[in-house]
Amino acid sequence: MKSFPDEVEITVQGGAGGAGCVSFQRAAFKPRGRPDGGDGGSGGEVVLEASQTLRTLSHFRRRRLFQAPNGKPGQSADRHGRSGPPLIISVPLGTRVYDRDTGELLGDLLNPGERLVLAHGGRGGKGNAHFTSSRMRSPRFAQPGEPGGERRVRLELHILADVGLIGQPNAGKSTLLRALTASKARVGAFPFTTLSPQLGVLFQEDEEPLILAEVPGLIPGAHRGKGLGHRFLRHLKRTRLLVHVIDLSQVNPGDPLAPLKELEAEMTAFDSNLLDKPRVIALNKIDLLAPDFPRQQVLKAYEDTGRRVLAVSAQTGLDLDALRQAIWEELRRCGHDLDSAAIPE
Ligand SMILES: Nc1nc2c(ncn2[C@@H]2O[C@H](COP(=O)(O)OP(=O)(O)OP(=O)(O)O)[C@@H](O)[C@H]2O)c(=O)[nH]1
Ligand SMILES: [Mg+2]
Repeated sequence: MKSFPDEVEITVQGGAGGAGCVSFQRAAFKPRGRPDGGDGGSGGEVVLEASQTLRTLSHFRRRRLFQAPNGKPGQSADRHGRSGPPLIISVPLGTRVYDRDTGELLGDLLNPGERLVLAHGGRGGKGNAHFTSSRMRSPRFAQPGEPGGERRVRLELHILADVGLIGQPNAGKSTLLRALTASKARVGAFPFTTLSPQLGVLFQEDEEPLILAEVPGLIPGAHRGKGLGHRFLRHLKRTRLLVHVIDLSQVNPGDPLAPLKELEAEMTAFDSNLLDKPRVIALNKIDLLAPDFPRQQVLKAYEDTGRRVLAVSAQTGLDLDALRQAIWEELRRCGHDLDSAAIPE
């Protein structure tokens, strides 16, 4: 299966320590002076660092092995080898790190500049200067450097979006994302155009900008791995609000709430806490409705669920301003502090 840039496995190796040095002081008329071999430097460690400028893990596509520099060997005259500098690997905010072999969660990098040491550098070996004793005046050996730590880790990106757009394939999520933000998400007249989460920023005067994420289309069984959606449902965990995008032109007036129920069933099966999030319903493609479509009746059925409902056209832009407004109002109504970072799960 094609690998998506929101989950990668990498191997990291700390640098090896430098070897200790075997050396003896040289002085005139003294064939062998005291031992003066310096210690090797320690190897560099491998560190992950959360960076605000990265949005995906796609930079790991080409490189999977990361080795920190080794420590330099010790030298004569008690000079110690230089330590290997750390190898710092940048990852986007919201990257979770798991040990690939044990499955253990090693860390969750949420704040800019936050760091996590993945592999320690090896200790440098001691030089022969360390090994003199009353019995041994001239040790002709030194310690080798220790190898650095090695670890295989899985990085998972949990996008820190404020608002998740969620809906059936082809409902118009990408079109909506493009209409509301400067996103260039691909729009296609077929299901599963969007294969990985897409982001955009929603701006409004006098309001905090919000990050919107389109999550690939959900179909029944998504939580069990059908389609693509389940891989991405986890991105929704940290959103503060969900917008359900429903293709109104495909709604059967005899069972108008079916698409919503389908989405809710998938969300519950994945994580029932998702249903507690504030939600807004966007009934899309209103421009496609046949004149005899019982629009009021269908709208009422949705309104009776107690949620904010807006009938819009992502394509023509009809009532998108009202949808924008509703998103902020709903966030405020639910008491979210719009200045704070994404709320933890
Ligand atoms: N007439 C009309 N067509 C729309 C509207 N919104 C989206 N479409 C069309 O519906 C099709 C699907 O749109 P997308 O935005 O790709 O849908 P999506 O929900 O992102 O689909 P996936 O990413 O495949 O899950 C495209 O052909 C769009 O042009 C709308 O409001 N009116
Ligand atoms: Mg799409």
